[in-house]
Amino acid sequence: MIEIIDQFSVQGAIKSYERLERGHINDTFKVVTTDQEYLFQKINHKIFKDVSGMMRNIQRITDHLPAAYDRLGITSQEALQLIKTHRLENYVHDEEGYFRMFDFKSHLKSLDVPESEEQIFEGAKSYGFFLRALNDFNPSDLSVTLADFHNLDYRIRNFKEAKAKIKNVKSHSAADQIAMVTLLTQQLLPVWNLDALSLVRKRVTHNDTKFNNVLLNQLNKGCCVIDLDTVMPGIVHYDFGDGIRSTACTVAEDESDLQWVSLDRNRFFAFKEGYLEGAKDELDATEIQFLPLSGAYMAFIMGLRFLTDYMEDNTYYKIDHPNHNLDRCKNQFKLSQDILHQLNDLK
Ligand code: GN1
Ligand code: MG
Repeated sequence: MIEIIDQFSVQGAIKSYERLERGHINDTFKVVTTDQEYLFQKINHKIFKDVSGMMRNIQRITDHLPAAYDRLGITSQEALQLIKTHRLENYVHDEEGYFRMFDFKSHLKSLDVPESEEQIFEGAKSYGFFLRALNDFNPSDLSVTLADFHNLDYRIRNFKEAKAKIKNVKSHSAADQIAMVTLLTQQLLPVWNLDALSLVRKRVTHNDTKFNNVLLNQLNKGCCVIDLDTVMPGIVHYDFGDGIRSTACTVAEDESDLQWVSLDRNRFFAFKEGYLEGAKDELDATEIQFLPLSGAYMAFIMGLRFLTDYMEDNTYYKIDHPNHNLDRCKNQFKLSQDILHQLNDLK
């Protein structure tokens, strides 16, 4: 580890490193030197196969953001800073894998489940600012780091392939969830059609806007959007919807006691208000019309992915126990259904 860390241009001498329990995909560490702290990551290249394309995206986005925030007069936001290697590369690749380094925002915090509507409003505003600041960035200049990431057809195809390998679906522990897929797909297809039929603008989107990917300061103001691995062409509904599914429920996405899983309207409205304040006049009428449904869409997409991974013996997401992905799926399907039930009021 120290040998790899040493290849990056860090200030001071390395004192220590420790693993941080965050994210379901990459391995994350905090590195402390005599001068500073850094975020060091081992990239999961089984999932992110085009590491150089992804790192080029991140370099471009982190170069673009500070100037864009400045130009828009947005003084509250900062960007992640990529730390290069001594050879001026964006990452290290050796026989141990792929590694990268960022500055560590020790003055800011990340929350899995927001504690107040104020935090939700502020975090959502940062995501709205992020969308607006990338308004003049051409989406097709970015590599597609994960193809078909929020493509419903693709997720359904994967789900069906996994299901076909199960011997007795009816007695399978996920039988109830498997039975829910057809109806939810029908109800949520309109969101996928926005993208598939080019009914709304293709933008630069973050695509992983769960609440712990926006850092807040001690006053609970949103300050920095992190985890830029999936920044690529998308539609606003992916970001708005992922934000809703991860903030508007009062419990975590893997809460197994489903009585606590529902959409809290005040939290929904806090996210909506914050996001639209940040994005300002960016969105057109069609984009706005489908925002409420996007929360149900993204909860369903996540549920489907968790379910598929569960049926495929958990090869994608990190899990803490054998039923972890099934618990996550049950939770996300319940949330998706609840958003659909409340849809008229949310509209
Ligand atoms: C993964 O690793 P993390 O927590 O940033 C996943 C997201 C899911 C999320 C669910 C590349 O994100 O799409 O929404 O888990 N990222 C990837 O918690 O698949
Ligand atoms: Mg991520």
